[in-house]
Amino acid sequence: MERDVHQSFAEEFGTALAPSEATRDEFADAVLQGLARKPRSLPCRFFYDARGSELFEAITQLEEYYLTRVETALLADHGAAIAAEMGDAKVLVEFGSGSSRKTSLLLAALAAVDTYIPIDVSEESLAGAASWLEERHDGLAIRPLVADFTSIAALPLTARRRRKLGFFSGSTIGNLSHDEARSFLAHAARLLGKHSAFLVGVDLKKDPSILIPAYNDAQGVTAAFNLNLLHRIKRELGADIDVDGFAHDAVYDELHGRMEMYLVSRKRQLVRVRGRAFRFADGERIHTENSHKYSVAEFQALAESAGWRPARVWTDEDQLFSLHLLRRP
Ligand code: AVJ
Repeated sequence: MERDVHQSFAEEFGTALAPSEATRDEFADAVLQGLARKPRSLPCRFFYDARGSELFEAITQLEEYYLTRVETALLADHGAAIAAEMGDAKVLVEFGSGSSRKTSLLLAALAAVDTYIPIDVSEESLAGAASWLEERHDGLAIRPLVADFTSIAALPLTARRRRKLGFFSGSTIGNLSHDEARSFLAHAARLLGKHSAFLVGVDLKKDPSILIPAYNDAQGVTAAFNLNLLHRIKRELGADIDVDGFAHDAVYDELHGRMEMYLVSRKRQLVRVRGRAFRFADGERIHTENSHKYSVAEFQALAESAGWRPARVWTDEDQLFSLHLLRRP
């Protein structure tokens, strides 16, 4: 309900509005539910407050975190081929846009695009992205939406009846389960409409000896990113948590084909949030993120089951990352 109000505000005025109180309560509910559950878990979308977004940007600069570097190179190398496939798109819609740094490469290749709609839960990221892109792309209309990209109900009026290209980068789709990913792809197909296309960046399955350091780097930036979730709970919900009493862990689950991140209690301890107490055993974990990995064939089958036709796929020579162009028949 709240979200609809914010969305229509953005439609009317083309600006992002901070959904402060609604967001705070949603966060509190999710934290209380997640900590009460066994096994305990917290939704990864809450990583991205201002500090979390900053730490994620630092992760993208790490040697071990190949995903951003390889995807950026794919966009730079194949921009012309992407444009040849999708050169007449007028509106670029980006789901979970973050800082939009990679988007500039796409916009440079797509001459016909005059409107950019970034969708992100972080208002700070959207504001930063908008001013960064405005400086680089003259005359581009930017219409940011503060929203969880999985639940966005409608696009702004300016996008209606114009050919759209969706962009979902960084393998963020990997944070969804296979069922959630299929639902999201089907939802995006409806949102983007007939004759649209969807460019999706997907991390490939590979040896865990490459994956694990990408999620547990030597400098501890990913650890700080994971632990920031506890700092955020303290900051925003006034919780009583000894953050140093938790450690970061990242493991590869072969069966599900995914990286998993955990916060592990280093001792027996009590965590207090909004009048509720949660008793942790030594070594007890909070599951904070899944990052599913796909082979090219697995992702194409998933996309087809959601109503998309796989049109092209680009990968790097080391087969680390894939960029899929899907078409709506
Ligand atoms: C941006 C969500 C795709 O899952 O690889 C980075 C987030 N987590 N390091 C990912 C993340 C740990 C990242 N995504």
